[in-house]
Amino acid sequence: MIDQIITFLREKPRKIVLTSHWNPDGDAIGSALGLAHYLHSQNFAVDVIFPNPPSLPLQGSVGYLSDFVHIFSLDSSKAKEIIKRADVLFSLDYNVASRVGDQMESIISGFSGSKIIIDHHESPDISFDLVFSMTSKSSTCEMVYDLIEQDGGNIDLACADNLLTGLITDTGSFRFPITSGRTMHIAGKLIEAGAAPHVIHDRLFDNNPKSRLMIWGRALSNLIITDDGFASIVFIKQNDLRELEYQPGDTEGLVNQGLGVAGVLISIFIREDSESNMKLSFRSKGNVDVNKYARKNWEGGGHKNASGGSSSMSITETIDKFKSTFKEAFLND
Ligand SMILES: [Mn+2]
Repeated sequence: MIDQIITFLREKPRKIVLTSHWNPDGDAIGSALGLAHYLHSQNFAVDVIFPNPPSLPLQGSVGYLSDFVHIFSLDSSKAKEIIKRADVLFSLDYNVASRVGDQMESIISGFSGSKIIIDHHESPDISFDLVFSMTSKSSTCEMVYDLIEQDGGNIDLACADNLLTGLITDTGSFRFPITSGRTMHIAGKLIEAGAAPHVIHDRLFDNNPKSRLMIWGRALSNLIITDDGFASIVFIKQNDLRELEYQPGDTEGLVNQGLGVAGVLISIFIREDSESNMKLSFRSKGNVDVNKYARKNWEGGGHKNASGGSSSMSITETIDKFKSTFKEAFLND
């Protein structure tokens, strides 16, 4: 599939637009900006469109403030115009058009040019023209590296920094089971190309607004461990988010804390965005499958050890439902 994408791109110069998912994370930003920097170095005309802004630390990614990066939620007419003029649209780090959010979904679905997916989530939309999808990959950034390597081009610092950002964020700094020898090999190559892990780490993890720490403190003080000791529950209420001046990205990664308790194999984080809208995140260890679990119970999904979902019940009802269902994630078939 990589060969087909490269052949397709090399056939003739085209206007390319790179897109990624709603609430873009490190892998979404890194894969889009990394690929954009590479394609620019190969003289392609490339724009990047994100549905909405990422967290503040990710806004410090190399090239994020460039002219070729556009945010749909901030200027939708400009973004629509760019997509309309493009010949090729890439969907990076997402599997179906609905992942870009309500505003942008129809624009992606209705795109009349060629559509290419590069992604590592399950169940990609196979109606796209070219689908490079591998759930065994740590990150979309790893897959973008595969593509660039196959193309044979040079990786500059801007590209390397972005790709390493996605590798670091999607593997939890290389500690999730999805981290492979190939992941580490690529990380090494990106470091040789000039990317510095400590610089990325400082930018992402030691560069938080005060609100983030305050919110983590409040949420963690709500920690519940189930009686059997296998599950942890952390939540934060809308009132607290307001009082502590929540900013987008403040709760990212919070769900991982629950897994830090000895014996816990599955964790849930519940963010009360409104009275009837709970954003849910799940993490698990080993064979505990929160992808299947979230798909079945919480209108969500993601990966085996990291997934998300939503609930329209109250926090209390959501917690009760989690307590009575989480063991389904332990069943493997
Ligand atoms: Mn990803």
